[in-house]
This record gives sequence, structure tokens and C-alpha cells, in this order.
Amino acid sequence: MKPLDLTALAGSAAALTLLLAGCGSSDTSSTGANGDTKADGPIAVDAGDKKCGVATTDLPAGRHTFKVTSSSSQVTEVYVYADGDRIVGEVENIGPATSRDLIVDLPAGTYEVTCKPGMVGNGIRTKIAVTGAEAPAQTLDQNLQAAVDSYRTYVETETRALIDTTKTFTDAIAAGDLDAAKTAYPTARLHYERIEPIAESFGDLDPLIDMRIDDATDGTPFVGFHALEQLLFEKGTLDGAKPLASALTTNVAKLAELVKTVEFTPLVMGNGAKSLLDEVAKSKVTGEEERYSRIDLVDFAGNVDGAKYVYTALRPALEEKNPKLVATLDQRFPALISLLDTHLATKGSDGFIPGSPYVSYDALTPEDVKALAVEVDAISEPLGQISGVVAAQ
Ligand SMILES: [Cu+2]
Repeated sequence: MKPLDLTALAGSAAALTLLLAGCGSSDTSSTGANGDTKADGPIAVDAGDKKCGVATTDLPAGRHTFKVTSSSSQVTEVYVYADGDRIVGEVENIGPATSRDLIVDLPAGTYEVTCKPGMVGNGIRTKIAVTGAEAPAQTLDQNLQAAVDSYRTYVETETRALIDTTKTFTDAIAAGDLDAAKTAYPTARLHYERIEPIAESFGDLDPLIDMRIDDATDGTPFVGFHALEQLLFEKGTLDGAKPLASALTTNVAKLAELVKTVEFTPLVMGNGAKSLLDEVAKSKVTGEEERYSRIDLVDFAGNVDGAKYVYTALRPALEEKNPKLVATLDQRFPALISLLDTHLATKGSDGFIPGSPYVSYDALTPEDVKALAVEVDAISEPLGQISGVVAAQ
């Protein structure tokens, strides 16, 4: 961990503390009668249409499992936010009357457990207070340490690629070349989507880079990749694009600085992989995210790449702890990727978008979309088990 000028980066000093502390946390409550039961037990969260009930709102610092059960009539999601709406953990796409576990490392501080019925809006929030000293650093076994090191390298490499490809994109905008800017857009998006959960841990940066027009209000202007996407692909103009492009460059550079300060843990990795697939289900399969450019399958591939990297890095550790899970994921990833590959496009083919290896979302039939959704669903559940397996070390 090297000291950075974090004061220059709004809201990030706390993020640093959080992530570093998260890294060092170990399960101090695992002294229960049997090895895999936490003495404190899981904390029940009742995610309803009008409530977000949390069974215990005063917690000791350390690792906690929230058992989220939906009493909502809609598909819901639950976030644990630190100050500034930095995402500490999330579970999405929770169907009515179903249950999901969310395992997070919580250093002392205040948090908001937030339920979002219908997966929109600010959500219903319940404050929780976490107090006490952080647990001493956990020593990882060799496999887990290697996984963490490998993932850190991956995220740093992807962040550098994001800077480079965003520069190609914004340089084209600065040069007034609309076609070149449109062609450069998909690759920059790919690199962002691969590391999305890490970007989300920095609160205000993710919205500045990746917000949708729906998130814009009087006080919050529409900025970032998708604001540029709208100008270029929907309005077909570069008018007004330059200030957006230079703000994007600044924010991507900030992200790269912050990524260097992240202390990755197996739990952060497992939660990240799951949240990548949740993202695919929520905003890529549905064609929500890239509504002007229609390059949703590029983002889809980016999220899957990011999740697959986590899995591959953790695989030797998982193989020891849960070979059945490894056997399942060894089938599910190739199945999902070969289905995605059936939608590759080349110049001249139907639905081709310059700069994108995949067809336009508009070229997909309802059956195609359904088949993708089924495959995403099939991998989501086993992928969600990774956190629990690595957290139980
Ligand atoms: Cu995104």
C-alpha cells in the first residue's frame, strides 16, 4: 500500500481504508462448536416492497453474512453501501420468496443496507453501525495468495488498457472524427466492463463513468461513456462531446490511481465474479446498457471475461475445497462462451457494428435473448457459491 494524494480524489480515502481493512479481516467469530459456523450466525435481511428489515443493526467489525430473503412482489436487489454509496457488497436479481447470502468484510463505520424492489431507484435504507477493532491480517494459503496476486495484475492491466482505449476514443472526438470515435467506443467499453465491480467500490466514480440517462437529474448531469454514446450513435453529432470526453479521461485516470491502492481478497474476487454475472443478467441480456450503440454483447463479453478470470485464478484453491463446484463451472463457462460466440459478426454480415466483434443487440431474436438468459442463469448459482467457499478458509 503506497500513500497517494487521496485528498484530491473525492470520497476515496474512506474507500482505501475500507478495502485495505477488508483485506486484513479474518473471521474472528469462527470459534463456534463446528468449524464452519460463525458464532454470530447470519444476519437476516427482509427485503420487502416497502421495508428493508435488518435483524441486527449493531455489529462488531469483521466478516458478516447477510441472509437476504425477499418478501417483495418484484425482483429485488440488496446493497451494502458505505459512505458516498460506495458498494461494499450486493446481490441482484432476487426473485420473490427466494433467499440469497451476501458475505462481506466490514470494518468499523456506518453503512446502509439498501433494498431496491424492482431493481430501480434509491431504495429503502436501513442504517447499520459497525464498531470495534479490525481483526488481524489473515494469512492466505499459497493457492489463494497466488489467485489474489494474479487478479491484481489482471485488474491493473485492464485499467491500463482502459486508459489507452479511452484515449483512442477521446482523441477521435477531439479530432472531430465521428466515425473513428464510434469505431473506438466498443473496445474502451470492453475494458471497463471487465473490471466493473472494482470500479463500483469507489462510489461516485462508477456513475461518473458509466451512468445511464435514467440516473440523471437536475442536480446530476448526464455524463460519461453513455452520454457520449447517445451523442454519437443516437444524435449522430460531436456537438457538446469534447467537455464530456475530457471529463471521462480525467475520471478514468482517477480510477487507475485508485485501483493501485486496492488490496484484493479472495472474498472481494468471489463477490466481484458474482456481481459481474448479475450485471449481465440485469443490463446486458436485456439490452438496457448500450441502448444507443447496441453493443450490449460487447459489455456482456466483458463481464463474462472478468468473471472467468476470477474463476480461473481461484480454480486451484476451489479444486481443493470444492471439486464439484469446479466440475460444474468447468462446463458452464465454455457453454456460455460458445453460445456468445454464435453471435460474432464480421464486416458485411447482418447486424455488424464497426469496432464490435459481436452483432448488434437489435439483430438478436427473442429466442436468442432467451437462450442467453438461460445460460447466464445456469452459471449464476454456482458462481455465487465461490464467495462462501473461499470465505470459509
Ligand atoms: Cu456497466
